[in-house]
Amino acid sequence: MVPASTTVFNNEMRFVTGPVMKVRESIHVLLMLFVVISTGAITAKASNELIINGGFENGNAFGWTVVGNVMAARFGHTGIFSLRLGSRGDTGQVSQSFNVPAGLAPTLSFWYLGVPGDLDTEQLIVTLLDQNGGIITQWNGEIDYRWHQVTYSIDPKYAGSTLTVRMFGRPDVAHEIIDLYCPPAPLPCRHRVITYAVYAYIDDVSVSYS
Ligand SMILES: [Ca+2]
Repeated sequence: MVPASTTVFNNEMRFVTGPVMKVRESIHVLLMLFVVISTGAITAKASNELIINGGFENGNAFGWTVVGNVMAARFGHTGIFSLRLGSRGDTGQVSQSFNVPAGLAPTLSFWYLGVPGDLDTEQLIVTLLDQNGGIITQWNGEIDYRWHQVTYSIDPKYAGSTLTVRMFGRPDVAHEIIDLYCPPAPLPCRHRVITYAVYAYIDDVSVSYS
């Protein structure tokens, strides 16, 4: 990390053509250089990513077109947030379009998790659309509490066109029975039923090329 044009002498770092600096100040310079180099590396990597805010770490759905109701949830596959599709009583859908650079065949990747409900009506449908709105391919998410990854190599014939990834979630409900009081048999227990919504979550949505 030490530039070739510096020498270290008696706890001082001397730039051959510049002023003498104390070691602490020099370390600051080196740290700043490191930050600049690191930032450059991150920028270079991000330039191969075609999806904006695919990890939802902004804590919102910035970059996505929303239909219905979605929210960032502190339930990330990586990082802090994922995106919850739907609300109690409403479905939720997000979509984002991206331009496939000419001559390139990027890979679509995403992670999802579905929470099972009682009615078996929950759904997660992820669709890749061409520039005319035609379906290129579609996935029905498995609803089993676990994170799943899907990867898909986009056909080179779509290079130069605009594609859209769309994610639709339909929540279900689950219930929990809490016993409040159990009198002596044969009288039945008194209980309370708590009903709550369960959702599908998505995270780490990426369309990238190497
Ligand atoms: Ca995330």
